[in-house]
Amino acid sequence: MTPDLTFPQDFLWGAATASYQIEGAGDADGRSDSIWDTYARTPGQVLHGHDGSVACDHYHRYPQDVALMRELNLSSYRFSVAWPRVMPDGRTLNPAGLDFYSRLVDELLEADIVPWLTLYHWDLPQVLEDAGGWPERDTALRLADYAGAVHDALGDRVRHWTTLNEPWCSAFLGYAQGRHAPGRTEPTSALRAAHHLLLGHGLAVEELRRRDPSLQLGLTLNFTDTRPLDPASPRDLDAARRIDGMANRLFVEPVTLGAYPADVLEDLRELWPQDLVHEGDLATISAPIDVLGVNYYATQTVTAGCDPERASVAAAQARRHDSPSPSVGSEHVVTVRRGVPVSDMGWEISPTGLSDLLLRLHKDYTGAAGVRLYVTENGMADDDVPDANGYVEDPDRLNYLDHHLRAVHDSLQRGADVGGYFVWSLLDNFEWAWGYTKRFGIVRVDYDTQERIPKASARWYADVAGSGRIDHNGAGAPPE
Ligand code: GBH
Repeated sequence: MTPDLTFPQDFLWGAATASYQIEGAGDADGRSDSIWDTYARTPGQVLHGHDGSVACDHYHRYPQDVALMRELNLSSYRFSVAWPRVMPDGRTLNPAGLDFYSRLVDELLEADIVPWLTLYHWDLPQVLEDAGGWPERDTALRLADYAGAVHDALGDRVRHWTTLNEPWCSAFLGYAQGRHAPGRTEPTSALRAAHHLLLGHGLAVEELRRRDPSLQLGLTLNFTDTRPLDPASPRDLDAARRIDGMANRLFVEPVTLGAYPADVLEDLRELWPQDLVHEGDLATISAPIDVLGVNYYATQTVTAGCDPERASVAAAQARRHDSPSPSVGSEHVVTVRRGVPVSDMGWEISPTGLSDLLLRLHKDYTGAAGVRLYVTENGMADDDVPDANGYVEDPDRLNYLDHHLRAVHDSLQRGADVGGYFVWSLLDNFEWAWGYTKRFGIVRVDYDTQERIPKASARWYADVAGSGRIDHNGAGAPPE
């Protein structure tokens, strides 16, 4: 019998969403297009031509959705603000758009739910992309202005501010691989985007800190625990070092240590633009933060792919993708599946990857500076349909959440400073290039009727959030 696991009293129990994925109301109250509207309208980019114009209609249904959060005993809700609602031309304030978030925040506070606000979850106003997008330095300055404007309206009620969600995705899926908006495949632009996203983060932190030194500020990064296919192969070890460098360290090190990782800059020697980093940029990027948000889904196994004995598995993998590698400068590295359990996304499930990651971050980057870790996303795509009584049983997701929460608890016991956990996601929603075909919600959304049906995982999570502990009520064997 697995023992009960009790979490600290002040541990935040949350769920997360993002504006473009749930709001819909694409042209309400003066909202302009984001790069995702444009991308989704481009034939062949999003599966089945799906887009976010209606999504979960959360823009109109937020009171019911907040009531649902309350029923699920959530102590916090992580959402993002749509920049094209707040500044349709990228610069000028649109009070009608901003007002939606003011109403949402009031609704949350009334329900005793802590609002956890993300400024940028990938929906750049199209006008700013037309002006060059993230590869342009000016976009970073625009983010800081936007941060200030949102703070003017919500700063009296929102204490937790996240500048960016997963800048790796914005830079490398958006500008190198082209499988996210804006769909560009320009390796150098992707590196420029990465630096300007980080610069925008730093400038936004400075802007917010100036207004109110007591805010809880930070950013959210995606982390993939990267392993070599053959731990005895120097080429595979180098492949894992490179991907860990590009996906994880290129972002966390400038923010927490004030420098780009030297080995990654060395890998990128031929590609990294010499005029990119201005004097003072790294000081800005490493402006002190209070919180590091950790999005964790999977482990990734990589191989250098060119060894003759591995060439066939690498080639098979490469054929599955008709788009360039997001790993600029390490295009020869290939992700392989080891045959361990995967989610509906094909991502390798590994709860121990999460505890290892949290401990590593605490030890190498955040512990000494007193920066608190929060798991700002964790969850699983799985497609379970309602039974005859209208219940949705999703045992694989429940099992996934159970074991990842145990991993968080384990990391706490081993000394990591983790302040809370947000399930991805509250609702089934627009899963980017996959449209509505992948369901991450603990609540099912019927896209015809907009009905919300809490799945078994939601009922289980409500018990955990309400009691602050996990007991062993029916979760299955560990996934690994
Ligand atoms: C997050 O991104 C987003 O913040 C969120 O909007 C999104 O809906 C959610 O996750 C689910 O996708 O191919 O095995 O190497 C996820 C970012 C980056 C996670 C790539 C998985 C690759 C795993 N993803 N990563 S693998």
